[in-house]
Amino acid sequence: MLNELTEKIKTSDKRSVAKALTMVENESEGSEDLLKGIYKFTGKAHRIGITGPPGAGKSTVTNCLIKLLDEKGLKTGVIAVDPTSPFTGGALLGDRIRMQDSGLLQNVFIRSMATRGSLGGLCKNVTEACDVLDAAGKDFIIIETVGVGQSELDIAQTADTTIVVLVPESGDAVQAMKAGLMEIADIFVLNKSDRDGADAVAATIKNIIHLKPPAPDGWIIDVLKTTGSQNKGIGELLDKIFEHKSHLEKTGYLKTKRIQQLKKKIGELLTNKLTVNFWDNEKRKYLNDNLDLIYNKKSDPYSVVETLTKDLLKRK
Ligand SMILES: Nc1nc2c(ncn2[C@@H]2O[C@H](COP(=O)(O)OP(=O)(O)OP(=O)(O)O)[C@@H](O)[C@H]2O)c(=O)[nH]1
Ligand SMILES: [Mg+2]
Repeated sequence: MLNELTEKIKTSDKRSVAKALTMVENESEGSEDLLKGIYKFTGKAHRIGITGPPGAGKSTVTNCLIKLLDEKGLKTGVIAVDPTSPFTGGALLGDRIRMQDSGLLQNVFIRSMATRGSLGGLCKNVTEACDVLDAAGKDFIIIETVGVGQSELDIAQTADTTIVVLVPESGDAVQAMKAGLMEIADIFVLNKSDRDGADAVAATIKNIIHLKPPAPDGWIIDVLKTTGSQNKGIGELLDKIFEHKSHLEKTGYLKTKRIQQLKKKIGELLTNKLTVNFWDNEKRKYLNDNLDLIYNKKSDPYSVVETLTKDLLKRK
């Protein structure tokens, strides 16, 4: 049955892709075997992370990009990570409607994923969802996520090209620096360039970029101005994305980047597996029995962990 599903995913059958995405998101039975099965068919899609402050125009720009890619005959998948922040909650419905406009196009597949309340972090299994879209033959996968805390750092762990969307509002560039967005951007987009002060903010961001040490692969970060709501500047942005893609391929840095991502992913898988399989009733009881003792300084966290992991370490 899983083989059949894998075959159907490879033909880009929308219902099968949707089914697989649900399985992966819910970690339902068989999802790990499915991921194993499709893994060898992944790696062809270029993954673009789009992040930035709430309301900067990430969905609007994504929408424009999807249409342009579609016009070029390229297949796109989109994972929109729902923002958890109550300030942006209202934008969700709008997102879906705008995105649906593109979702009607033949070659586009769009999926929203919930962050499940995890604090800022990119929701679990986004990488795996990208793998499904990748195996389904998408040329580009766009992952949209609000960059307010940790998530933008996570997106850089998944994406090949990371785009940070900012707006001309005062202090935006400074905020972005604080949030660590400056560290991860391959391309800056100054959206809402129809607004006052766009040129000044673009210049500020450029100045900040110049202060950074050069990227290890020699890529030069650029700041592009867009007006997503009027579909302006999107062609230039897509050209820049293509340029970054071929830069990564030519320099061999794509492989370096992906190997780093794999290392991190395997570390996470291992931690999950060890944690899930580690706790049994006996160990839970031992921990609970010791909490008071630790609190009262009759024992300490280190000794308790040492005892808990004694069997584990002995097997080494
Ligand atoms: N003036 C102006 N408004 C824009 C532009 N691009 C987007 N907007 C508007 O800005 C608002 C937010 O746009 P979205 O695309 O939903 O922004 P977002 O970053 O996806 O928002 P969240 O996902 O909620 O963080 C919408 O009302 C858009 O119409 C632009 O270039 N200029
Ligand atoms: Mg959005």
